[in-house]
Amino acid sequence: MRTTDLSTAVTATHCPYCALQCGMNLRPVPDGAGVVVEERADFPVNGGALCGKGRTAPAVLSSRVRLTEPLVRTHAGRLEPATWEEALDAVAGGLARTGRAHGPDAVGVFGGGGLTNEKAYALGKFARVALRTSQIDYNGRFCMSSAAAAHQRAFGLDRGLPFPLEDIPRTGCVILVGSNPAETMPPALRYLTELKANGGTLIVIDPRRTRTAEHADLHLAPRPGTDLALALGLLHLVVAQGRTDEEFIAARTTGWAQARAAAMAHWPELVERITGVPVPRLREAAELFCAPSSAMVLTARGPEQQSKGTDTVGAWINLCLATGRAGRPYSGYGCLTGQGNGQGGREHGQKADQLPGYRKLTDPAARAHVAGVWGVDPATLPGPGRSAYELLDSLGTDVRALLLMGSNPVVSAPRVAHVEERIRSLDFLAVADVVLSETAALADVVLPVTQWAEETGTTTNLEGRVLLRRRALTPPPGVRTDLEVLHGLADRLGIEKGFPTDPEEVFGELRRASAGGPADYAGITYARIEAEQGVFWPCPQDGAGTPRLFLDRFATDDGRARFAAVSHRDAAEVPDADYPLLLTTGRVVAQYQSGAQTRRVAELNAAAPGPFVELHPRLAARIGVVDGSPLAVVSRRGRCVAPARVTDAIRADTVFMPFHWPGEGRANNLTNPALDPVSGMPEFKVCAVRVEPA
Ligand SMILES: Nc1nc2c(c(=O)[nH]1)N[C@H]1C(S)=C(S)[C@@H](COP(=O)(O)OP(=O)(O)OC[C@H]3O[C@@H](n4cnc5c(=O)[nH]c(N)nc54)[C@H](O)[C@@H]3O)O[C@H]1N2
Ligand SMILES: Nc1nc2c(c(=O)[nH]1)N[C@H]1C(S)=C(S)[C@@H](COP(=O)(O)OP(=O)(O)OC[C@H]3O[C@@H](n4cnc5c(=O)[nH]c(N)nc54)[C@H](O)[C@@H]3O)O[C@H]1N2
Ligand code: SF4
Ligand SMILES: [Mo]
Repeated sequence: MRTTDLSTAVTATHCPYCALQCGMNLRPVPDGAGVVVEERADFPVNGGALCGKGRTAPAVLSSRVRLTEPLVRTHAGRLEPATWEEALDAVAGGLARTGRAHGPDAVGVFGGGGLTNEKAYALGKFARVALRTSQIDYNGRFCMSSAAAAHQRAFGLDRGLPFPLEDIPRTGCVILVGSNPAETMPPALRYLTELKANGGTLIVIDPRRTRTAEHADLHLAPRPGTDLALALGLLHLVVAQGRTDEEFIAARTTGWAQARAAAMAHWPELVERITGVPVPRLREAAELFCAPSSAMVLTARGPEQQSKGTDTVGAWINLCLATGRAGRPYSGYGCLTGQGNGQGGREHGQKADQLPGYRKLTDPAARAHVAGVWGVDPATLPGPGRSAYELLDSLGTDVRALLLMGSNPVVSAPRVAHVEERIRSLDFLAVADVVLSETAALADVVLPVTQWAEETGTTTNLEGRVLLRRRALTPPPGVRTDLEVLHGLADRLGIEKGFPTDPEEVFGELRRASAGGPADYAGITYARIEAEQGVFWPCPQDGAGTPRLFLDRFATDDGRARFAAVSHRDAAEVPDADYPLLLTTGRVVAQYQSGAQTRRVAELNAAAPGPFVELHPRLAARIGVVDGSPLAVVSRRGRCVAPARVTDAIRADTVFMPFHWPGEGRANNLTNPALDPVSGMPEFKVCAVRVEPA
């Protein structure tokens, strides 16, 4: 343990929100009134720049907006303050009772990609060792799971970006697919403007002309849900124009013949009909991508949050492989991960099918290794469980008690009215959170936990760079860390050892559990992270980190990347006479996710006070609404009302809503839980709706 005087020392740390994990300094305010954020110029990823969320993050540390004591629901149905002993007894009792009555798989765990590596690791271990349940998954399933699955399939390994962000300005062309960093990672925009300053070109593919698209040399605005056809159409053109890299294909890939045949069935005119993108624009994109000697494709949630997200990402990877733009310097495919620890959160065992180190729960050797570190018989480890939506959908029937840590599904899950009803039908719900989120408000027990600046732990940013957040501030007396919560619960469930509360001790165990696995953290220590401005995994014991992957070989058994033989298919729901429009959903710069944290910050609320519906002026005129007037959006699953925002920056057949708010503007009332068959990702980015004045 390091001892620092927290009342005076400036602490170098990272933002609590998105996957960029911007570096920042926290300076204590005299008289113990918290901390202020200051620029931390030495951290290379953001070079001192922060967005408004990062700058205002300390506001959520205030006792005025956060939870400071445990709450237990009384017989009268109210949440009332309780002691930690009472609250932990109630949670352990509630989970154990359900397990005894209905079997271990009747107890579920739902985690979050914002949790540190230490917490995600401890939560997965808690589910498998203390609860013996297979029923654990997390909100990352809603985030980058399709890209992760496509990565695994093509490269044998899933690290969002196989190269550091600093490589982006050095490539010749970037195709940015369904990603809006101007709003979702503002300090990262500089990598794209530097690219252009260096003479590179930027293509943005988004049904909306976003603030990011404003920077593009070419903006393609496809119909939502048609990116798979678009990628295949570009590959078709590349083949037709003889721009493939046959030497690379022969030396470093497998499966080209089938993938090529599938792409050749997507001729440009057909792709124009499916996507709405004119053939000349497709040709222009293919030309811009092929002209320089290096190029990248980067995707985010636009093409991924679809019921065919895995195949769609596979098609974009095909384009990179066919042109030799993968596994080479300044070229490749990457996914921009979303949450603060979206990358690390999927590597250490809170995902339904995974063990630490990105090992597979179905692999006997992986089970034996991890069981050895945990000191349990491998036979006692449960098998894979359900994916996040399937888990939420099973609440109250198969899964009857739930421990939730780090997510607010009552706002963020698809078909959310149904999910809320499932959560309300649970026999027992415990929520650990920093604020009384909409989901915590439904709990039987609410456990108030410490926040980013009040505890130490590691996160892994979108580059696969493992970072350290040091405790900068003493938490209020009534809160405990998530690790202390898990320790207290395990203890009450009769597991006395194996759930330490010191993050560095947990990290030491995580290193051993991950050693030799795909996401190998064995050589990473807190001291090394601080000395090297983060360490890129894989980093074996006594080895160096790995900023750039795949330069010599891909992580498949034969070292070759695998093409995916994929064809276009429609979204699960397409427009018809009753629901003639497409809805897509996403984010605005001043709010984060379900808004549980950022809706509690005055400055952010002033900038983004509530939900809205973006629609094109032609559509607005046709239905008779003007900017600002209330608009109802109706899908087969529900209805929303929010003010109209009329803009010609969106396709006329599509409306857009951000999903950050509860209430009548809760966008997920409308969304379709149709799942990608490989990744379990719901179709957040496309469903059929109608709109009418409200
Ligand atoms: N301000 C803010 N920043 C955040 C977050 C936040 O909530 N708020 N969340 C963080 C997290 S967890 C994540 S995952 C990332 C997400 O980061 P992004 O993926 O950049 O965010 P989104 O707004 O969900 O989607 C990006 C774009 O996809 C477009 N899109 C919609 N449908 C389609 C489609 O069918 N095809 C294509 N090509 N594009 C489509 C939308 O118009 C939108 O502009 O942001 C992170 N950063
Ligand atoms: N319609 C639509 N819906 C979407 C999306 C979309 O694009 N469109 N995007 C999806 C995506 S990409 C994501 S990532 C999800 C995210 O949606 P959620 O999972 O709801 O994410 P958050 O709002 O970040 O919820 C995190 C919760 O954990 C709490 N918390 C923060 N830090 C900690 C901690 O250290 N410990 C504990 N115990 N609690 C903590 C916060 O206060 C908050 O209540 O939403 C998905 N939902
Ligand atoms: S871009 Fe992301 S990490 Fe950086 S300050 Fe904003 S929310 Fe925080
Ligand atoms: Mo996300």
